[in-house]
Amino acid sequence: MNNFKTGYVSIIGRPNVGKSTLLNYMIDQKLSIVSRKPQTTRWNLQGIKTTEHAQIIFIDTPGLQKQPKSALNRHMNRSVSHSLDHIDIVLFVVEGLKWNELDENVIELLKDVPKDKLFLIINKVDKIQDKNQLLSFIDTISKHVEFKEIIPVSAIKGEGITNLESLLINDLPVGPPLYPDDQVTDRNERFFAAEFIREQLILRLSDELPYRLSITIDEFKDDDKIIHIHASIWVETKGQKSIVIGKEGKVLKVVGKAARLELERLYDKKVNLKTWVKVKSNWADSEQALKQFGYYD
Ligand SMILES: Nc1nc2c(ncn2[C@@H]2O[C@H](COP(=O)(O)OP(=O)(O)OP(=O)(O)O)[C@@H](O)[C@H]2O)c(=O)[nH]1
Ligand SMILES: [Mg+2]
Repeated sequence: MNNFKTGYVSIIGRPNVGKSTLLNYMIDQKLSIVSRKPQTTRWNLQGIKTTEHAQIIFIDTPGLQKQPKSALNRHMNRSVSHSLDHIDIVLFVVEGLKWNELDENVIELLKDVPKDKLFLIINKVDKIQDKNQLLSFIDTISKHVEFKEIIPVSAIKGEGITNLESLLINDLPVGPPLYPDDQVTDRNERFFAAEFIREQLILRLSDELPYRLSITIDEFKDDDKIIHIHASIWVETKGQKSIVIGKEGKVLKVVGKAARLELERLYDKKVNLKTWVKVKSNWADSEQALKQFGYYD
């Protein structure tokens, strides 16, 4: 136990590069919601991996946005900055061969992180046919910033992840574990109820609507055999409300069922989920409404 390593590893990058997919693969469990749409993650989420020799506390963060417009988007960017407080290692995640000004914006945020704490993770390499192209891609990025390690991975297929894990453990400070070895996250069961409902809505609703909704959990009662959950889905207009409910309640029914199945898998218990759709105009632009919905720094 003398050489046990423990530390915090923040996962940072522009939206949609695969940060949450990477977290889920690293801790071998679906904790963080994932989607094809950018700005899926809204909150920092810890995923804790404990091995015989180390405890790595990963922090999945929202994709960093440039000039965030709404109060919600500003809150998301603040979460990314906070994840850098007292950090041991930062994983800067980019998508292989797809560098743009949003990545440059992330570099701005990382400029005060010492080079020996910074790893470049080049994700989605399964999409790249000619791996030689990666060399010039790495060259371009290295012109902007220096890294301790540069690691190509595929978070979806698990390529390069064993290598990443051992490099991380190598660089973590010696110290006792901070969490019991069976704890996988800092978030409670209510948090996952809200997130898994939001994930099903993102999957089934098109365009801007997923960005205009938020979930609150009004009741969460575990009576040993079954967990009873009452959730509100907040939207900004009556029109959005009728889309979320769907014709004869069909959309809400499908969303509720799919979220319930995911939650039963997570809790390993039966779930009774009831959902209501409610309107609060411009909640995403109101700091006060955000606080009420549980978004605080
Ligand atoms: N082909 C491929 N797709 C991937 C890989 N990793 C993630 N994806 C896909 O990329 C999309 C975005 O993944 P997320 O994990 O939600 O990305 P994110 O960086 O957390 O996104 P935000 O939370 O919006 O910032 C999803 O459709 C994933 O399935 C990968 O290694 N290969
Ligand atoms: Mg994410």
